[in-house]
Amino acid sequence: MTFMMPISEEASGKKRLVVKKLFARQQHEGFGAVVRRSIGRFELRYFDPFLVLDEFSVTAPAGFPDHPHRGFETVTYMLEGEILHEDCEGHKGVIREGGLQWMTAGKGIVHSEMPSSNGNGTTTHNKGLQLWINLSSKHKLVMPSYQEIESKDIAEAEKDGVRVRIIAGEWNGVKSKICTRTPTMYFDFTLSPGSKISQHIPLHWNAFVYVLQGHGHFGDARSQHSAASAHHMLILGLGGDRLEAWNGSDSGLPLRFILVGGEPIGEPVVQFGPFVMNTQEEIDQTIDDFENFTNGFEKARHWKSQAASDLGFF
Ligand code: FJE
Ligand code: FE
Repeated sequence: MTFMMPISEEASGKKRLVVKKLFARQQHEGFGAVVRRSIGRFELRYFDPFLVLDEFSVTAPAGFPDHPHRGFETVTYMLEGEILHEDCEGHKGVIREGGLQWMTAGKGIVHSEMPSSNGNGTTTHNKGLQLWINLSSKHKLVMPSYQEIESKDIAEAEKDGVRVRIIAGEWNGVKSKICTRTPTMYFDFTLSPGSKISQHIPLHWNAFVYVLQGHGHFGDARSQHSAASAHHMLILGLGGDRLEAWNGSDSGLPLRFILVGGEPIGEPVVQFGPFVMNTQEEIDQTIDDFENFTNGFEKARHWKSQAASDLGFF
């Protein structure tokens, strides 16, 4: 007779623990913009496949005027206010509060990302998250493309005091529309006081939590766990296939954080600012292409963004 193991919590896999915790201090980037950089700073140069995570805040006339990218993707998720983007191919739009732009820079894009003027003279704070995801060598020079989703069209689910906005991946059978070239999961969780999650993460993926609001505990409720509040980056160790997180606060406040995971690419990374390639030769070629408007940068020769022009940048 065979004895059937019940499918219990214990049998469903090992929990991931927090192996590194960083507080993201403010620094200046772009033109007068303030970012809290967690991935991409000295202590956490690269967390394969993630190159940068910035929690940014811009108020006009500050912003990120005309600049290039090659070899990776930028994912901009607005938390408050809005950002106007324009590129040298004529693609233009506004990323509004709660909305998302998943940009595959691929072989090259030159664009500006600026607060959109609201026309009534009121100063608005525009805040969001920008994540840079590396592309594997076979995707680095793909044609640039965009996936844009307005807030109302972002998949959401709710269960037992847990609300989740599904930016990339699938949760409880609800799927995001986003196609990821580098396999990625990206969830925005809000946990009401007393609620918890036990979220599956593929065993070999790198994953992190970045806390936006409130106070939470991450790890194993019965042994080792880390407490964290806003602006903390938690790097999760390997060797487990799920994350346990809970809002144990007696303050009565919700806990909001993003959980992001990605399949490591495992290739050499040579980065020069907004260009991310595999070798120094490819970086030299990229600088050459950018300076000479070749191999994807052709349209940048006679282009200046409207937003940066209006603000007198040129
Ligand atoms: C960039 C400096 C920069 N984080 N978060 C150098 F600031 C940037 C850049 C951004 C950026 C843009 C937004 Cl909308 C949000 C950001 C850095 O544009 F690309 C380089 N190379
Ligand atoms: Fe950019």
